[in-house]
Amino acid sequence: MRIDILTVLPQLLESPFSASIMQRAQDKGHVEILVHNIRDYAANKHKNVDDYQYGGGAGMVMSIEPIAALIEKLQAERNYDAIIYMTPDGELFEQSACNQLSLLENIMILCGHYKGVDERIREKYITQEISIGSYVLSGGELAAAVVVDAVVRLIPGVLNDETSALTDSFQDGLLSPPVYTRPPEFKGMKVPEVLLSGDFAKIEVWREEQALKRTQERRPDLLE
Ligand code: 6GU
Repeated sequence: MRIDILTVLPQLLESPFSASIMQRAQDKGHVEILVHNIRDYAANKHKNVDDYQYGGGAGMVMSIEPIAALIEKLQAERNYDAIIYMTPDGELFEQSACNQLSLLENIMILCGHYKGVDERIREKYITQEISIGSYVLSGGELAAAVVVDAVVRLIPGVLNDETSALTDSFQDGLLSPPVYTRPPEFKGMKVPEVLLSGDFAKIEVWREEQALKRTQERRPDLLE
């Protein structure tokens, strides 16, 4: 998979992909993540990437030309299966969308900033708009990092058995059961007996019960 991220703040996207599973996925060649600075495509001498909004009002709007120049440069090099715009008014990001995106070859992600991009960018180039939740971030960069992380870990070969996506919360429609490690007792708090029993059939039943109980308590909406 190849992921191109378009942003006015490339610094924000340096560390999220430089550690652990995301770094290893790139080292092993499962994904190529390229961060592009929109400002490099500003033609005007001040390298402006935003402008006042028509109709007045507080807040700047991201200009069409630098973004269009960058998108079209990339499109001339390869076909994109999805051109995503990160915006709080996008579709709420869920596991089902992660799964779909993980099957694609080339993805472009545009990070919104200020008051957002000129609407004509959305109309002409964007195929999908994503929000990661009902709150407002200063920009789309951290949201893009969330999407990339959630998608890349689903690419076959990225996770090993130990970190398998199959046991994730949400993947089977349920939250994960509680987990424990040593010591068997901490300040009087004991690890559930069944987990020490060595009876793996019983342990599996217990985990399923716990997953269901946790989902009923915390996310009953997932069971509807
Ligand atoms: Cl994608 N962008 C911004 N700026 N805020 C958000 C968001 C995206 N998703 C939730 N809040």
